[in-house]
Amino acid sequence: MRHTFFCIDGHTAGNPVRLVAGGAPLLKGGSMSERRQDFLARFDWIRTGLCFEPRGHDMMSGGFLYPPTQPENDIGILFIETSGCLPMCGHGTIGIVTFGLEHGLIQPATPGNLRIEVPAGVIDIAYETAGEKVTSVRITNVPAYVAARGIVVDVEGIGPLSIDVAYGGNYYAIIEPQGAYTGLDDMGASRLVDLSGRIRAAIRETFEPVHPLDPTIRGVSHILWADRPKGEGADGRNAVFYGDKAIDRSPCGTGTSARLAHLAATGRLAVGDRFVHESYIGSRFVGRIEQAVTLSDQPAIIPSIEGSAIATGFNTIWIDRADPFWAGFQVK
Ligand code: PYC
Repeated sequence: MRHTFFCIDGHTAGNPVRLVAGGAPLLKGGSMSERRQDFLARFDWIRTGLCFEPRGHDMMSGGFLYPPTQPENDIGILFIETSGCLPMCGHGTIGIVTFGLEHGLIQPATPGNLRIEVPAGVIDIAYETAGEKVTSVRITNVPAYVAARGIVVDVEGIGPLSIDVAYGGNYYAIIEPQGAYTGLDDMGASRLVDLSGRIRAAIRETFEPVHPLDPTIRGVSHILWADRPKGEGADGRNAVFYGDKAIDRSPCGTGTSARLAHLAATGRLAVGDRFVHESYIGSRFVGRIEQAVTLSDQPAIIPSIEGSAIATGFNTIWIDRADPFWAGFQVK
């Protein structure tokens, strides 16, 4: 049996985005969080088939558009990625919104603005256009907060590190320069991947953050290596590890959100401050702390992230059960 998926492929600040415009399964659930659970239980082969080799690669990510569950919202997004279905993905949202608007798949009730349901909550979008092109997408994200400070992890190859954990739509272990971590230029991508996997495993043994409003969102999934800025006009740089072997080529939207919460909680940024964040490859998002709020009883912020995306082509992908690798594979 052959399943056909009509995709728009592209990238946001260098990281891949595959918008699956045709072929989405019908999902059960009264919210995108419930639909995410239903997708993981019944259709995860679609994610692995489209994200893993031979149809994808270690960095592959993307998503599907769904009708919203609430009439005041424009659309729902379900994210897919090599590691699973993220509660929220910033670079993915920027790409999906850009390709969806440019190809008429998203029809905003108010041109220039969208309200989007994602598994982590509802996000607001403000976008700009030039002719047929979407030139900028700003996401006002779900509340971001710091979940833990000063967790000491000691893995072979780098020694003890003091790590803070912050949420920006996913839970991030944030590592600032200290001890044997002197900055990204001294690391290299393959060393970052090797160390990040072992650091994540060590953190997971000692600490499991759980979202105060949605217990299906739990656990440290990403490692954010923070660094000083490199290019002119930037305020910081990072490399985000996700999945099993990926370093985000974009500055990472949910990672930037978590970092903004972290910088606010440690007194280094305040409401209204802007923060230009560089990625491992030098691409940029502009972050801003929009508001101080509380999430349950925790101090939190509402971050925004702005960036842009480029579509690179249409891609009609078959997943054929006669293919021995129909559900995809990963090389560990
Ligand atoms: O932009 O939020 C993001 C993201 C998560 C994983 C990779 N990118």
